Amino acid sequence: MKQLIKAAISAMLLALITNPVLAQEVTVKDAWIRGTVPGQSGTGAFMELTGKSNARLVGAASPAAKVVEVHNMKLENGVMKMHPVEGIDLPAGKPVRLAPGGYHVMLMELVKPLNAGDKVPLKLTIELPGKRRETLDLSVEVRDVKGQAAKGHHQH
Ligand SMILES: [Cu+2]
Repeated sequence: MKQLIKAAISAMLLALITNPVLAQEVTVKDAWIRGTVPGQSGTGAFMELTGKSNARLVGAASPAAKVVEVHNMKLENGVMKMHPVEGIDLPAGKPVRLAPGGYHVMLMELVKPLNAGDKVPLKLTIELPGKRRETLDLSVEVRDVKGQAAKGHHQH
């Protein structure tokens, strides 16, 4: 009995250790969320995504916002406008940037203001070849309204 439990625990530990590494087909770099000013109810999350194989970002969720969408921003008749998109293609091995003025993850109906230095959980849903899906759990740093990291960041 004891051995059985031991085996079960080792299997669980092994799963914990190996799964995220094996499963992670998309890597995330330089993720950040723009901090908010009083009264602001929505903001954007930005990052660089690279897929090992052809992948697609198809959704996102966060406890910090009631509605989370994948958006693109484009110039239309001289005005920057943003729209929800069904997904963002991540061609194999090619870094795709979500950046101000373009693709972003939109956090709407924020639960509370986001201040520089906060960490916000963000879950990304990735679609892989064969309609497989994986989720990436991120903890994303909030920067200030201008996109600068929190002051004193480098003093820690
Ligand atoms: Cu948006």
